[in-house]
Amino acid sequence: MKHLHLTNVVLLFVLPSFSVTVTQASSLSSRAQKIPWIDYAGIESAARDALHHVVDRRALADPAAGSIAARGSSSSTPKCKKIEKRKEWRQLSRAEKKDYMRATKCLQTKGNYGISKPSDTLYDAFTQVHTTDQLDFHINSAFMLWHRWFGWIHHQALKYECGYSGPAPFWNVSMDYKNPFGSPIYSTDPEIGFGTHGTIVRNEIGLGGYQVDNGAFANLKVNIPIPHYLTRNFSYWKDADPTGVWGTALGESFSPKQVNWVLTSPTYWDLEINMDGLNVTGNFGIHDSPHYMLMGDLNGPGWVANTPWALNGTTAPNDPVFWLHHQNVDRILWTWQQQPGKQWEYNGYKTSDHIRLPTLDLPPPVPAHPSDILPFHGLGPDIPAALALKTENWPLCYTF
Ligand SMILES: [Cu+2]
Repeated sequence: MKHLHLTNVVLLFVLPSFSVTVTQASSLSSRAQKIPWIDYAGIESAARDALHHVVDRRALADPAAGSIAARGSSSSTPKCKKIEKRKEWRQLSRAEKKDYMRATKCLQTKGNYGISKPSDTLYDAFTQVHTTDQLDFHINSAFMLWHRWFGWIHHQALKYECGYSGPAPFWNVSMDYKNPFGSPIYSTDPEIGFGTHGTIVRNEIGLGGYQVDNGAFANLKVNIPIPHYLTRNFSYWKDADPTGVWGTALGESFSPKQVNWVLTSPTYWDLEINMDGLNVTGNFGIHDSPHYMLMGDLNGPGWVANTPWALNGTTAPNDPVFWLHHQNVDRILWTWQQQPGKQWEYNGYKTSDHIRLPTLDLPPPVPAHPSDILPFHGLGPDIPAALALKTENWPLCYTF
């Protein structure tokens, strides 16, 4: 492939959505059905509690009055039965890892409650929802909380549809920043490895990619936007960066040093900007870099050349690594939130970042508010951002 410039890469998650999402959104709303393992009434009650709590700025200013328990939540809101501790992939036992792989594949055998077409599996429904109106939940304030909730629903699906009983794992990519493709994540172990980029070149992949033909997901077929083999490209990073300048930049984009720097972000909005690397030339951010360094499914089907899907990063949930990467982004948000006064902070902009991406001609900025609704297109209810702010509250009920 040709040398890729920084701006092209930054645009990968942005370019195509205007043209592809309109018809999907209208047809999705009428197909939304209830998922039996989601407590819709409880979530509605919890959403009211969270909004009531968050909008009380005086309570926010006073730590002693700032907990939901102190203010009293609605009696109709369920309580967490336990707070689950999430684990880094390397901390899972072999049996847990094996079961996680089994449950992930099992989602391909489960129905999708009418959430999406053309595929009717729950596995594909997650990808489909992620492709729908993607600018509602990328490069804006909703991004981190939307993906927090999305990852939580995915874990619920693994539990209630496929009997997975372990924690939702995260990939601390910073542990592997010097050699991400040497990470144990990309092991070829047929039981517990996510596999490498494989050996079979898929020529339909316009930007170069290889069928994943080893590991637990060997020869996995995914269906959004069209049926194809799960694809990665470990050489993309080097191909795009023959001089090595970018290679350094990409690794540094998710180094421990970078994580420490991101955690100093003064506001929630600064954290979003820094997580996506939108303010630093040559730094792609902790969130974006692990997408960009691969091409293939984790970076979207650049392979459907001359279609609305070209250069669309939104099919990333096709690659099971997506979930572990986003749980890690969530962990960094959680860590930031543990600082004094940050737990309930939510600010910035509902619209995508027009300031950092001036060439996109995006609509004028609309300030974000904790009552903003995060859309899930039938994959559970839409929720106010406030409900996703604290992971230890019901229904999220987890910590790190
Ligand atoms: Cu996303």
